[in-house]
Amino acid sequence: MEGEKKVGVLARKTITVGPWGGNGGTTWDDGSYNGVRSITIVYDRCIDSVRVEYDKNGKSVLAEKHGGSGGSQTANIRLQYPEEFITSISGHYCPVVHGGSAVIRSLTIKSNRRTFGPFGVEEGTPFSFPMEGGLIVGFKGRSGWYLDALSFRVSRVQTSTLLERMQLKLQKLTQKYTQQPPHAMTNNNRAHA
Ligand code: GYP
Repeated sequence: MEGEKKVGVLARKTITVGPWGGNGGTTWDDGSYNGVRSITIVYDRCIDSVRVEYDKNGKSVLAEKHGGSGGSQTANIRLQYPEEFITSISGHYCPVVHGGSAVIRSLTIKSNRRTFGPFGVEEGTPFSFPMEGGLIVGFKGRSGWYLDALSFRVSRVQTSTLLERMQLKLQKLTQKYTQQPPHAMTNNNRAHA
């Protein structure tokens, strides 16, 4: 069940990567979608909160904000969906306060077109997840006052999938409107005979 997702007529398998970060806070899970449209990151000395806007069959779905209400800076990452997609997520994690559990301190998000960030403070343990042929379809993690940990679901795609899909759709449409089943032809012929 988990990891099986239907997108149109295709059954897509997803894998979860991560988590990176600490064990504090409570878990959250956005679920899985077709892709990511935008991410809002609020930060300061660490990542205070994240909120992701996904695409579900052409419609925008705004997930909940995860984390606290602090943070003095906001990054609005708006991707040119679907042409622009995330190709790598990296960052750092460690405690903000002495003796506290680790939280996400910084995040850098790269797309096939741009680099966003680093946001926050690049301190602690670095992590990096570059994906080739993978598409982020959902985030999950832990949060409290801050973003404690982050993981995400990735689905496998071919780089030309979008174009190929459009070509396939067009092909099917063309077939539908130009090809008549053999019995229809016979009936037609009969009618005109
Ligand atoms: C709160 C929660 C912790 C969590 C931190 C950071 C300040 O503490 O109680 O469990 O680790 O926020 O999100």
